Amino acid sequence: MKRWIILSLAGLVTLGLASQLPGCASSRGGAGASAAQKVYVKPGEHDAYYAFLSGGHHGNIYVYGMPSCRYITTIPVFTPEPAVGYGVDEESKAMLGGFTWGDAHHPGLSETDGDYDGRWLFINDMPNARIARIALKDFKTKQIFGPIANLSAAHACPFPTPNTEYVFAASRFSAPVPNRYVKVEDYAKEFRGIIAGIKVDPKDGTMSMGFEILMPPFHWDLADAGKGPSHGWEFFTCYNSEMAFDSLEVKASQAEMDFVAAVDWRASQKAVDEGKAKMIGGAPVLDPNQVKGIVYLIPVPKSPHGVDVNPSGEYICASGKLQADVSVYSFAKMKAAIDGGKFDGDRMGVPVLKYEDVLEATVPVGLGPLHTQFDDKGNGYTSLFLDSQIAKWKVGPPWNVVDKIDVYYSIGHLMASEGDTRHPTGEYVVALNKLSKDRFLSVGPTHPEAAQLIDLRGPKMELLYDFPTYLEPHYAQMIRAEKLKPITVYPMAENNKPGAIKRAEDARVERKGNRVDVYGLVVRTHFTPDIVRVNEGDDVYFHWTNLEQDDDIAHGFGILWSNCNMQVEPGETKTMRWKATKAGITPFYCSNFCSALHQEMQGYIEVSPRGTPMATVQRPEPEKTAEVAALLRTE
Ligand code: K7E
Ligand code: CUA
Repeated sequence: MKRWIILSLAGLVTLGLASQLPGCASSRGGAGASAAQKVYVKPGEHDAYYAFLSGGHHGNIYVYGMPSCRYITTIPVFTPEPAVGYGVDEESKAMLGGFTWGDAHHPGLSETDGDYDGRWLFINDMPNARIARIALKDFKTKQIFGPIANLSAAHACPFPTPNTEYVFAASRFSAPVPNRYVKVEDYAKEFRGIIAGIKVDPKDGTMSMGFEILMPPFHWDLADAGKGPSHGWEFFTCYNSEMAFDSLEVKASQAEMDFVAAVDWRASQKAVDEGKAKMIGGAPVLDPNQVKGIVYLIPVPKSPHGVDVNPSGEYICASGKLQADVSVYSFAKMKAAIDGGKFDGDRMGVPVLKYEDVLEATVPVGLGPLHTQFDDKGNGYTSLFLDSQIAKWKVGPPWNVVDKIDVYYSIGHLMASEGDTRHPTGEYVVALNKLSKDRFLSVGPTHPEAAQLIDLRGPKMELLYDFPTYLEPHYAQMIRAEKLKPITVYPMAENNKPGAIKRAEDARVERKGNRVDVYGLVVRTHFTPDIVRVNEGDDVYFHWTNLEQDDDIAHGFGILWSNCNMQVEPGETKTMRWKATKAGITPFYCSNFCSALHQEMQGYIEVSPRGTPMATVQRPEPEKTAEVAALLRTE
């Protein structure tokens, strides 16, 4: 009984119904209460889904649990993250390649047979044309591929294929290929777009260059992979087929039709393997003027944004954002037109198919359609930016809208549960709204973004919950939680990092000229060594190994008066460089709470004046080492 009252109140408050109480007859057992129950996950229990939200120009990934909408963690990807030292330790610093920002739009979970397999998560950095791979085994960024040669602004990216054979990228802002000085006025003549297919190693996920295709200088916008019958193809929308280079808001909206490009990635890779590509900037580039049968254009009305393939893989749905319809194309019709050689000319060597030949249906969804997701019952859900609504429609005759729901406000992408797979679960969709306006307590002019969880299980869509997100999710994906089995410690036996030591007796400071390497241990609650003696001007590399194998016992390493801080997780070894610029004493400490004696976990760097004689190898006093060794044995 008590629980029911709490739930009702929580529901009323969260849905903002409290103020409507007097006029609301069924308030006690009404929508608020049942909605609250549907998002309620008891303390100590876990959510049914992981949701991965892109961090937009924050350059990372936010992880939420669904349906509770609880924020769980942030995975640093393209942006340094001081708490864990991402971009500070030598390995992650090298991976970031000198960049300190990214604009991440589209998380793409790896797939096997067209279903999420829980192995990796890919995400794009649009401005610097990079793709990152995160291992879902430990939720860490493992590889950043790029900047991809010849490609400017990877927005239609990464959108993995059904067996994660490829991830893709395409130029949103065309530029000269290869990039060189030209007049912007020579846009149509000198600028080109690029569509790139990046191979993914099936065993370890490593990305490498597959092929590039030289495209007309349109603005390549979004993508999706074919599946089922359309497996082997990737689809890309574009706007600005007018090839305007200024005042785009007017000039890029003139033409009746823009395009979806359909890329046969197997034919493209084959052409590269047969030596039909020209190397430009280190990448094999195929020119459709010379290489036939790799890419086709399908006309789409009015500056499309999203393109989405339905779960069966039969239909390609594109939304002209200045139109009120979703245009649905039939893959079978597209194939028939290509095989029959029925083209309507070409654009820079890319054959153009006839709109009527390929179109299956137009669905009058409403104003400003952007993106479509799917459920398990043959419905599509399209976000309507201008109407601030989601339209639910029937994929198949009579191709009609069956329900609509208001969202607050100005929805961009939407994320359905397992919505990009061959088997969406049809339970939830999350509206990723661009504007939150008044939905949350005011925090001044920088508003949070607003996401809304919507239940798809009933005949009508039902709004369950609002939750704020930090700047600025574009797309997101939701995967059933049981598909992920993350590790919680790094097995010590598998630690073969060059800087690793596994016994207190091996702790030491070694010097070669000005370079000093500190091989040390971090174990509750001691740095071994905790006194490090160096010379002014030395380059000091700290290699700390956390020997702990207990859950949740990470140690930190922060150096005063510096930008140096990192976290070392159980079983992990990390290396960080610090420059001894000035003689004196510099304390360091464990910055991550680890035990009752966390406060005592600290040490000193003693920096002597330049040229003070130093032993080539320093070791901690034997009795200290013995103490730590004894401590480790009792572990
Ligand atoms: Cu914001 Cu996919 Cu970059 Cu649409 S994108 S809304
Ligand atoms: Cu180790 Cu705090």
